[in-house]
Amino acid sequence: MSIPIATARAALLAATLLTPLSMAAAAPPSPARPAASAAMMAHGVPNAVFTLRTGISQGKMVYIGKGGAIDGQVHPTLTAHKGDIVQITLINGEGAEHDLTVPDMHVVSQRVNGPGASSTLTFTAGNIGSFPYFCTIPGHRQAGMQSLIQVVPATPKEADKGVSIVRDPADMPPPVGERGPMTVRYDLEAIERVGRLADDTTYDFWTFNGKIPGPMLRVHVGDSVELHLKNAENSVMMHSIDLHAVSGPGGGAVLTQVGPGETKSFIFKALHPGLFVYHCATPMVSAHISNGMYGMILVEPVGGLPPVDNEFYVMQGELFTAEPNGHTGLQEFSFDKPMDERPEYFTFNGAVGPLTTEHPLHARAGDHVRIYFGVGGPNFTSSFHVIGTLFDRVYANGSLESPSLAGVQTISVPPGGSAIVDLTVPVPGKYIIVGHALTRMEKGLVGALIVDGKPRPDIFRANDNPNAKVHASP
Ligand SMILES: [Cu+2]
Repeated sequence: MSIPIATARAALLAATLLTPLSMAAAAPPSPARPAASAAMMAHGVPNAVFTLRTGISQGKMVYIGKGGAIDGQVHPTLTAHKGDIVQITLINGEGAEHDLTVPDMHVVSQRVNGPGASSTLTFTAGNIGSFPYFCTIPGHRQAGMQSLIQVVPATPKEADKGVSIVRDPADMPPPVGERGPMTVRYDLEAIERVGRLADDTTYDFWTFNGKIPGPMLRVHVGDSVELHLKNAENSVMMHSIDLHAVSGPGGGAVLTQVGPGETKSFIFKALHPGLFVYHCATPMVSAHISNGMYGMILVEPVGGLPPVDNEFYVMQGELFTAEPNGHTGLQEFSFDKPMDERPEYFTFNGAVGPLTTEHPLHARAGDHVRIYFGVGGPNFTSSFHVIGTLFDRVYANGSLESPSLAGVQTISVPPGGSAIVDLTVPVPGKYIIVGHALTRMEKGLVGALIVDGKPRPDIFRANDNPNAKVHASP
């Protein structure tokens, strides 16, 4: 017997968005942004969130605003922008049975019966206008339990461009240097924030420390790492961390499932040198990775790596938006496209082309340049390549326990994998960074290495006299 598609979809939604009960128990819902429900997430992450408490005021049954701009207001008018995903949580304050409906939005909450009972409803504010909300229990609307939802035009485009979530590839901690093993503490924070995906296109990213990728952690082999993971107060989801440098169950994920406002910590010993990916490992893991929750940890070998002039940090990711690539405005996560492995965007450091515009890589001709490259994914192998040069040295798979490769044009890096590439560019100019599966360039996967310096006609020049007799030919 086949499972109906709708049932399968509902199961996926639940697996994606509802945390296991044991995790949920440890995570008190934030009053401002209550825990996610499958119904709510069917629309995406809400961006206009309200809580109403029922009560008695001057002998009448009322809705009272709780938190935010409506705090304490009786029968508050709820204001949202066109296109917002509106979430209203109704909490029973005095014990009588109530509910809340917005007939124009075709939504009605479950009834809340008894003090403290609550229900949440979610809808998209599709049209501009004023729409009544009220209680459907006979007599309650007439007794006063009603007010309005006001949907106003969307904010001007400028305001919608979003903050940058791109980590500057030059944002690398310094080398560890010569020292023995020690205990190193890192504090990471899971932060959900709307940021710029492309010009006029934004997305509700999930990040470590607000940028993509998360910060590069840099330790020495044999170090003990004390890792603290906080989940921001205003998060909607649970988050966690799995570091591939960890030897232990879940790479740390079993010890770090954190609800909004929570912090958890664990300690691991970095047994192997290498460049390792870390990522969130809260179900549905691929969604947390796709939304931006990945980074890397460099475990330096005894004696460190050979010194270079410039170090950079670049990671490849994929985004699955419901609307096609190039659509403007706030984009929502698609539930179908990840299962079909059909990303709309491929990114370096989280967004479309930021390493060509906002943060190109800079070096001087002849510099020794090192790129720490990794793939968050979740799914696609990268064919990492810098057009116009090749890699002098590659530490394939991020391994620092294996011999390195020399003279490599393109290096294959799997999801959850990495490579360290060293290059020297003698000729100045602009060198385009790509995955050599080049259609992905059209989906955002492109960067640039800008090299300054004196021309080197001995290595590269235009031929001003193409008809001249060549001195020697094969
Ligand atoms: Cu997460």
